[in-house]
Amino acid sequence: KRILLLGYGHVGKTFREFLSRWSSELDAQIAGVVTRRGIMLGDNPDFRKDIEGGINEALGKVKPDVLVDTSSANYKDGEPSISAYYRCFESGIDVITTNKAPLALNFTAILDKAKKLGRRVGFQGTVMSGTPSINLYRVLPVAKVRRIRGILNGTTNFILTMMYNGVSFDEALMEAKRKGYAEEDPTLDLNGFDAAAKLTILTNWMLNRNVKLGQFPFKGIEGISMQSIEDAKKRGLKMKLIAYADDKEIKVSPMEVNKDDPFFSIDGVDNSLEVTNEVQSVTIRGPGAGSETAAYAAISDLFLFKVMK
Ligand code: 80F
Repeated sequence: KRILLLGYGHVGKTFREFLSRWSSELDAQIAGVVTRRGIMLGDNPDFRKDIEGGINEALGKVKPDVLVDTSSANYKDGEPSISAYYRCFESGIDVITTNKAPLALNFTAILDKAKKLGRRVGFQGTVMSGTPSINLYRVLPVAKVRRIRGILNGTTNFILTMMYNGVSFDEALMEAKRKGYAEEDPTLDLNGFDAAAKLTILTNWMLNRNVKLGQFPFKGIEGISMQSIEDAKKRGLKMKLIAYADDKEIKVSPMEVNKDDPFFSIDGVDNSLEVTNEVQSVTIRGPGAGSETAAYAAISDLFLFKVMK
């Protein structure tokens, strides 16, 4: 399989490393990379511009089997990714993405178009990175999902945990940026937008809905003071940013949880998701941000493409 990589930042570079480590197991290699700076043909650890151009030119030159989108999220219109995906589906190219914006803005249209043209879309990396949330649903099929509840943003959970341990908001945010957890624009993490984007994707996917960002309320952790975290701690509670969806309600907001709640012990950059369907409830936990786990998500989608044929 020939891979065209869109975006070559934290996640893209780690994806390349993983792919070179496991290329025989995955039967795939990088055939080109396109970034804001231009196009590289072939594979090399350091980006070098071979020709000018953007994703359109790259698709024409590289002729990949799979496009892997690790470009930064553009929530204005999801471009250039959305148009590139459509072009891929029309040209027989499958798509894997860790970039949430296209699916948070246009989930149903993108998945319908892929299905109609017989193409596949891997998007595990858009929710909880390499911890199988999206792909969990591929093995929990048929039974109707009643409710989802999760801690879906790594950066804010990391900051809330640091604050619980006495570290200031500013220091914790600096550390989250240093570790590569935060979005290019970290306000998207802090104001709940990133969690809302992930909840949009999960709700459409698992509850079979057609909701868009902006159609349900979301709140982040910006207004939360050290004092309120310490007060909650004295009462035996922890503050968590919780995403919730069922038939009646969809929302993201900070909430205090007690020791009996499985989310009480989800600390640091870990995320967790509880899925309740007609038959049973399943809870998963694992890292939700960081370049290794996000790149591993794209690797796991590539592997699923291979084994599912
Ligand atoms: P980074 O900013 O390092 O790289 C972005 C790359 O995209 C750059 O190479 C840039 O040139 C390229 N690019 C941007 N616009 C382009 C365009 N128009 N044409 C061509 N190239 C373009 O970003 P990261 O950290 O590597 O992230 C890449 C994508 O993965 C983003 O969409 C992220 O949202 C997504 N992602 C990142 C995660 C992470 O941990 C986690 C999962 C997905 O829970 C949290 O706290 C979340 N903030 C983490 S989610 N890095």
